[in-house]
Parts: sequence; C-alpha cells; structure tokens
Amino acid sequence: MGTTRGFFRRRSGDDERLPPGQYLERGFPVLSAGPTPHVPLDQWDFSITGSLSEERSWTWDEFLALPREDFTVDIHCVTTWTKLDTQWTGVSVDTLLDGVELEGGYLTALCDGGYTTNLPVEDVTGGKAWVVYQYDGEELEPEHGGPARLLVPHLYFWKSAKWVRRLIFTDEDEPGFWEQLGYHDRGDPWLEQRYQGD
Ligand SMILES: Nc1nc2c(c(=O)[nH]1)N[C@H]1C(S)=C(S)[C@@H](COP(=O)(O)O)O[C@H]1N2
Ligand SMILES: [Mo]
Repeated sequence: MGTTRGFFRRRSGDDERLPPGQYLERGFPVLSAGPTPHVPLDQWDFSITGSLSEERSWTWDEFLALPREDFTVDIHCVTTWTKLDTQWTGVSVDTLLDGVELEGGYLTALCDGGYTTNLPVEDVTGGKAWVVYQYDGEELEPEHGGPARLLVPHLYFWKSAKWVRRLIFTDEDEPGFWEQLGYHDRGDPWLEQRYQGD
C-alpha cells in the first residue's frame, strides 16, 4: 500500500486538507464490523422516528423521488486514512426533516445488521449530512453501504453509517456501537477526537 501511494504525485494543497495524524489514501478501503446485509429494494424503507413532531417513512421509490444533491467531499477514517474529493449523490438530512420540528438534541442512526452511531442534531443539519445512494456516479456498492448510507463527512467516517434505515431522534445522547467501545462521542478529525477523553 505504501509503495502504491508513491506512484502518485501529490498536488499542492493536499497536505492542508489532511487532518492531524491522517495519511492520503487513493483506494477506498472497506471497513465493516460485521457481514454485509442484502435487503431487497422492495423491502427497504427509510424512516425518521422518536422525538420529533411527525414520524415519516419512505419506500425506495419514494426516497429516489426526493430532491437529490451531488457533492464532493473529503472523508476521514479514524484508522488514519483520508480520501480526498469523493463524489456522492443523495438526499440531504435537511430535506428529510423539512417541516418537522425536532424535540430532542440528538439522534441515533440505526442500520441493517444492527450497527448504530450517535450524533448531535447540529452535526446532521445545515447542509452537513446526507443519506447517499450513489458513489462516483454509480449506485453505491453493498460493501460501501448500498443501497444507502449516512454520510457525515466533517466527522470521522464511523459516523457515516452504512446500510442506514432509520434516524431515531432522542432527548439524550446515547452512545452507539463504536462510541460504547471507547471511541469519541463526536469524532471531529480536525480536533483529533478519536477516543473518549481526546
Ligand atoms: N453499518 C455499518 N456502518 C459503518 C460501519 C460498520 O461496521 N457498519 N463501519 C464504519 C466505519 S468504522 C468506517 S471507517 C466506515 C467505512 O466505510 P467504507 O467501508 O465504505 O470505507 O463505515 C462506517 N459505517
Ligand atoms: Mo473507521
């Protein structure tokens, strides 16, 4: 892997885009805590539940009909790789929450397979988070979270829950899978918030 990276010339400016302790990755590693789930699209739905004024859910077709955004962002995994200029298509969490009043300050993303991660509402609103279903112009591969994953690029990549099916809004912050195992509650790569106490 180290030798492969040597074949690429770094563009100027790349280094400033690397948070502390991160290296530039050109591939796209797969990191999953369990097996890749495969849910048929006619059985797939997406919902927002919990402490909000109105619970909502969408079938796959309804989800695809929502306003979509194409965007390019850098992603940062806590295992120290950073990948620049990744291209995604999906629905902004702002769009999912349009017209909904939130009553709590937190949420838990819940995935097929049982993976969870917790976030403060401010980290998924204001144009900072999406539920994406395309990567690099193609449908999102199952290994990378397809049919759809949460994408919260300004936080470490474990917050970007693959195979996400539901956002559960909560009054209290409830630690998710990695957070219960000692990873930081928020995970800002620029503050190097890797573990609890960082
Ligand atoms: N459902 C689910 N989402 C997950 C994970 C997981 O194990 N299960 N791993 C997280 C971690 S630690 C990382 S770094 C990224 C990896 O995403 P990738 O496999 O597309 O690179 O997914 C995150 N989302
Ligand atoms: Mo990770």
